[in-house]
Amino acid sequence: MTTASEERDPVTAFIGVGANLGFSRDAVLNALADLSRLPSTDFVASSSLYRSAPVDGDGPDYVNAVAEVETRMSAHELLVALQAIETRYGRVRTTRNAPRTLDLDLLLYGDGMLKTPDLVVPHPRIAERAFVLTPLIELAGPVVIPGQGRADTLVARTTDQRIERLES
Ligand code: PH2
Ligand code: MG
Ligand code: MG
Repeated sequence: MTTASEERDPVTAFIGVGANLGFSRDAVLNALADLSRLPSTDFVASSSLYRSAPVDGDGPDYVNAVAEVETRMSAHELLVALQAIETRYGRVRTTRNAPRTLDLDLLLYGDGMLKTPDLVVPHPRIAERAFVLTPLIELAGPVVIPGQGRADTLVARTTDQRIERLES
């Protein structure tokens, strides 16, 4: 039997937010507001916004941020809720890493490690990406990414990636 979301203990989850098509900054700010209205979920905090060069992709610079939530949803329920928000922002799935109006990635779900066909947690490329690690460290400090190491050790290897904090 699956656990109803009201019965599960809340889990701290981190969600990566990114956009590089259209009004990216507005999309990220509005998406953070949407995350604060997720069902069975309390919004804890969001990082500053960052401008970053596309990693393994092309197009305009990205605006990125990370949000922390406490959720009673399962990782999979949360994924479905994030995809529904992406769709509302006109997200079209073409090629991998293609420019996007909004990307919401489940980065961490408690200390859980999960590998299913449609969801891998921790996010598989988290350890190589300054645009995830920098806002994550701002929010959570030197967290351990299950199976990958400490965020502050990992970010030190990404100094070739251009990223700057945006003034709010
Ligand atoms: N997302 C990607 C690929 N590359 N680069 C930056 N700077 N920011 C992103 O959010 C990003 C990326 C795939 O989701
Ligand atoms: Mg992504
Ligand atoms: Mg994604």
